[in-house]
Amino acid sequence: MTLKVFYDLMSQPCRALIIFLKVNNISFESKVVALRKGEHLTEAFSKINPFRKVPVIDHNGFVLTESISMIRYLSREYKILDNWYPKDSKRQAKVDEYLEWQHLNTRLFGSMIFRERVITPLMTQKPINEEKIKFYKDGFQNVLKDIERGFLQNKNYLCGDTISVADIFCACEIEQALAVGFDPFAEAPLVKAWLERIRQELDPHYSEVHGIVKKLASNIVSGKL
Ligand SMILES: N[C@@H](CCC(=O)N[C@@H](CS)C(=O)NCC(=O)O)C(=O)O
Repeated sequence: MTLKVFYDLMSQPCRALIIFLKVNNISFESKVVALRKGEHLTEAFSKINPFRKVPVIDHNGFVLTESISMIRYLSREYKILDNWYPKDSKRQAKVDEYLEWQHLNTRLFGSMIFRERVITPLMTQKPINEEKIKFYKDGFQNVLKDIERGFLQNKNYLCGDTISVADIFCACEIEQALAVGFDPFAEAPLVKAWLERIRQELDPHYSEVHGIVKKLASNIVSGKL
């Protein structure tokens, strides 16, 4: 069985998927799709994913888009450590609770800060829209407060007493907002401590996949972008 993974490490769900594969020792064939070069917009890639987005997996001819469905599928198809996506119905439901919640919260606001700060100005050659960025930054700070209230509370992890895919996905989204030089932790100290814990637990894979994002962050901070 071959597993091909189409991805770009600039993408949060791609990084989460790659970390998930690496922590579970699942081998795969890398198919890098460089978003900055528009490789996802080609005719050839449209045949693989008509939505023209990454990540995509091709498991011996079975093609799947949507990172969360990939995690669920791979958890059924491969032997993975139970903590990542538990088989127990209630523990799994708690992980799913975050994975469903994140779409209109962590992911929406984190990715829009990034889009407005980096992608839109590059694509349109127009100045950065500070008003829009402020809207998404405020929203993101509320999201982090909600994560503290609704998920972290007094726990070390988002969805129980062990690390799970929810922690991976959440950390990757937060890194995207940090990459544009935004420090959202003033009113979210629990998230700040949690993120440090998750980074350490997922290393060396975490640092490896985030290398490109850190490089981008340093370009932004030094005014090159
Ligand atoms: N819900 C999808 C989101 C996929 C997605 O938005 N991918 C972005 C990168 S993070 C992409 O490929 N964007 C290219 C574009 O929109 O042109 C998932 O979780 O897999």
